[in-house]
Amino acid sequence: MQKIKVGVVGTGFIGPAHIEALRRLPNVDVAALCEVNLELAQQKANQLGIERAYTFDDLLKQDDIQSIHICTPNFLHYQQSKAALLAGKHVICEKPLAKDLHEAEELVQLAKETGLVNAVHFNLRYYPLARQMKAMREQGELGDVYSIIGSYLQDWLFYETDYNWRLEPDKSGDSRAIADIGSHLMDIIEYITGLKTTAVLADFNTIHKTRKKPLKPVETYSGKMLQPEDYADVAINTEDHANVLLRFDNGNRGVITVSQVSAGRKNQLKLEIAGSKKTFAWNSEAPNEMWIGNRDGYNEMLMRDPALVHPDVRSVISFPGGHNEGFPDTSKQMFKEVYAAIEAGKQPENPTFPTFADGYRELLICERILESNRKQAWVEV
Ligand code: SOE
Repeated sequence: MQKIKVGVVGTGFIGPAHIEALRRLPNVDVAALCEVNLELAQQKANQLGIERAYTFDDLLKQDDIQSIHICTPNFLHYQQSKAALLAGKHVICEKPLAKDLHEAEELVQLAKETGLVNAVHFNLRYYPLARQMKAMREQGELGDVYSIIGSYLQDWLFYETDYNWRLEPDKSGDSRAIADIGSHLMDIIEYITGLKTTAVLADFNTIHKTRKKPLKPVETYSGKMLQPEDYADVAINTEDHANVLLRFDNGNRGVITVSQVSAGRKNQLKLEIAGSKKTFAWNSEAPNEMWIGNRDGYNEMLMRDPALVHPDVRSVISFPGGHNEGFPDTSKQMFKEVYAAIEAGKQPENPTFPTFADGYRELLICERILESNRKQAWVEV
């Protein structure tokens, strides 16, 4: 079988996660990577066991590389995705697709014109029970959606000394928690419920209005305690925490809370979707079970099991019940669908995976949330 050769751009946190997921697919060969300079690219290629290392421009010149994964900080997504499409490469871009709507709109149009496969890594859709909730809703088992309560909580930015490029608007954009993890939450809510968000009322809070930025890359301090002189005070104006009221196109309501300073919540997306027949509740830190609430009968707990889920959910499950699947598996399952499209050579008419158009949709909602927070008023989406 001729494997599809892939190039990965950026090897911070999520780039290696893409590489690991891609290596689990039979029709893919992660043949190359690139980094900010050739020396670092070679170092990372050696660490990750990848044969070829390039600068970004040289990677795009490789005719045998058919697809590119953009895993760099947000501010690079637009220019790199555009260049890759223009070089004739299929593109899988990390969320958010771009830093603003105009960039995202241009990418959607360019991808459409080229016919190339285009995807955005909203991988949390691929927890099997997320697709199960979607299937049950489509089968009418949830009923009309009465209300939605969602949260996405983390604690990796809990201390004022926790620092990352996501704290810098020139690299991450004007929103942080909402754009970084709220985007997953808004995407999965619309994906599962089939509803469209029509209006938002947002209230942001920056807990640490100043943070301590290490003056050198943290790894140079490995094993050495940081001293006060090793930090610089940096003013922070992006949100650590946000509450957003939501209105949907069925006339009913929801609310989300996102935080990156919630001690003990490592990477927890929670949903409570109340319908006219049942309620669904699900927690990404215990992703292999979902709670089903009933008014007139026992409440139920569904365990992820290919024998128990709807038939069209089985394609995103690889292991029997009780053999738990988690975060790394979501990217494998998503890329399985994306690379079936790449094997066919073009974007499907009705993709099952999240596309640049979904990336645009998320940016639209996030920009309206930002506007609402600025105005402290309801804003239509
Ligand atoms: C950091 O908040 C982060 O790595 C996000 O950028 C990812 O999208 C999320 O899946 C996990 O947390």
